[in-house]
Amino acid sequence: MHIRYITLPVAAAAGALALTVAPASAHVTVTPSTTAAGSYAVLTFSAGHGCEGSPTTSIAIKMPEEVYAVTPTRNPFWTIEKVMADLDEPITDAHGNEITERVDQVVYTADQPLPDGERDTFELSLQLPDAEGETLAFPVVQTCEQGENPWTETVADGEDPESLEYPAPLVTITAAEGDGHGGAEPAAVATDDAGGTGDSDESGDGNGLALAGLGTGILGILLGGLALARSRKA
Ligand SMILES: [Cu+2]
Repeated sequence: MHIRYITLPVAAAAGALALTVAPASAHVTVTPSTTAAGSYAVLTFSAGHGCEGSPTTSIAIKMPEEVYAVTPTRNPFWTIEKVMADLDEPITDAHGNEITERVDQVVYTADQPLPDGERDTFELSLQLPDAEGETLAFPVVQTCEQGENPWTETVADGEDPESLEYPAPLVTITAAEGDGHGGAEPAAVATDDAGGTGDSDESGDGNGLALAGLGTGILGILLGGLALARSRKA
């Protein structure tokens, strides 16, 4: 009988918890497998409802500029497309391959619309940038049979994230694990082709990108020197 005295407060507490948790879990959110700088992570995006009752027909996830390559996990209910964007300047990855474009968006189009009231998840494998302390936004546009939800809002400094109606999913990068450049294993995973999309989205590891960046820096210094020499002559 006295079990009632126990269950009542527990139920009340659970109810309170559900109330505070519900709004966030109902949005489009992201759960990273790791947040360590430079590590290979699987980001699981989840959509918990449609657009005011209307079934979801597409989910478009925009990558932060620091992300070059993405490998989506195969998803039986959705057709997956990578939308590429040209890089301002080509970079060279760890294998010496020149990279001229990056994945700008991953777009999921429903083979059968996702009913409101059911959830689905979308997994992306990618290398997190070497940017400890930085918060990356992954804006998502959820399109429904009727209407859309633009999960694209981010807060300005000092603003309360809870005040946003359509917050963009965020990942905050934490300190690197080990030397931050991992072993050969994750690199092998990242260079796997995602499955016949034919994209040249070779990923580099942090080292290659950093070296390429250094190369650009040196080039910049050389060009700067050249410009200086020229202006002196003139
Ligand atoms: Cu919601």
